[in-house]
Amino acid sequence: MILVVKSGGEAALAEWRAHFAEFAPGLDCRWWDDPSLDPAAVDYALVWDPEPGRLARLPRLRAIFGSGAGVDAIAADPDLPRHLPLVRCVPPEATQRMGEFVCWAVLSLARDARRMARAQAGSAWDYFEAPFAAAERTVGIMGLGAMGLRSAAMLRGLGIPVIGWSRTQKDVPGVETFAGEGERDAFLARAEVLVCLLPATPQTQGLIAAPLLDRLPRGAGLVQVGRGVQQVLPDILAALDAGQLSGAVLDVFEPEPLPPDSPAWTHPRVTVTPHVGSLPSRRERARYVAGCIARLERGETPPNLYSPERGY
Ligand code: NDP
Ligand code: OXD
Repeated sequence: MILVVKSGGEAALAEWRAHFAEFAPGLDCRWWDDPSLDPAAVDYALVWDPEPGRLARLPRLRAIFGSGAGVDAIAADPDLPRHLPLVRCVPPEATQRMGEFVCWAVLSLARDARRMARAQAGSAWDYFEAPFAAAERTVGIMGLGAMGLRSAAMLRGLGIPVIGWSRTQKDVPGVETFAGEGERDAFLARAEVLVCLLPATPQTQGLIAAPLLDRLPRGAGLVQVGRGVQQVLPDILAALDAGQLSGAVLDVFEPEPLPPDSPAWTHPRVTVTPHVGSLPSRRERARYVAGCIARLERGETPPNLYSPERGY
């Protein structure tokens, strides 16, 4: 069986091979652009952003694995073989790391870690008192999927009140939930820190813009860990300058890498992180993909399937 890989660059292949040798001995793990590879011999693909049309040219392909939880860069391919399972990569380590990132970001905003970093860069002893404890502000999570639910549970573990918003109604113990367009404004009005964990879809494109930001309580915090196409960066910076937002942690951008001349880099109230919100280890991703392949080989359905109908 052959698994072709396009994730992390060719330099990462040796590491993928070593992990797959441990979890799926017998699986031949090959680089995406390997000139000696016969396309007709490929069974599975593990990819982040395949060139459009390439997957359709693998006639024996049986399933596609995203190397991340969001598979928008794969689903964007107009020639994607939509009859094949497209499996999102959601090992337990991915949701754990995202939950840790979200907790870190929420705590950073509560303590104004950006202000402390600025002071340290200037060797300044800038003593100040945080005006509230993190547990005094309600965090609103947009997107109650694998990432949002784990983040909610971990925030709750810190004693932080959490509300959530999703497309369909959810019942999450300890979390007040809102669903659909009709309940969005009521959700936003309560979100003192807004965390975006939505997939990139036509419905979420450009969502984090002035009309939405204006619905938040004044001085809200923003943690954006969804996708860059969901935000209008000038609107976020304007909301920060106007005091509508008090701080933002932005992990995703359009385009990535964030260009060196972006005003986000130097804005005093923005923390930029380079799309590392979750980033599980290759070992755990290989373990997860190997487990999914074993299920497929037994004729079972793997978890976390992308739905072309929903678009995520
Ligand atoms: P899931 O598919 O498990 O969950 C998506 C959630 O978003 C669901 O609750 C869904 O609602 C909700 N949703 C989708 N569309 C809408 C909409 N139009 N209105 C309201 N709610 C909506 O995805 P994951 O939790 O695994 O991942 C979410 C996203 O996080 C990824 O697609 C990716 O963009 C981003 N991500 C970013 C990472 C990073 O490092 N920055 C790492 C991993 C993921 P419902 O429950 O009703 O279906
Ligand atoms: C993902 C990501 O989708 O890292 O997993 O963005």
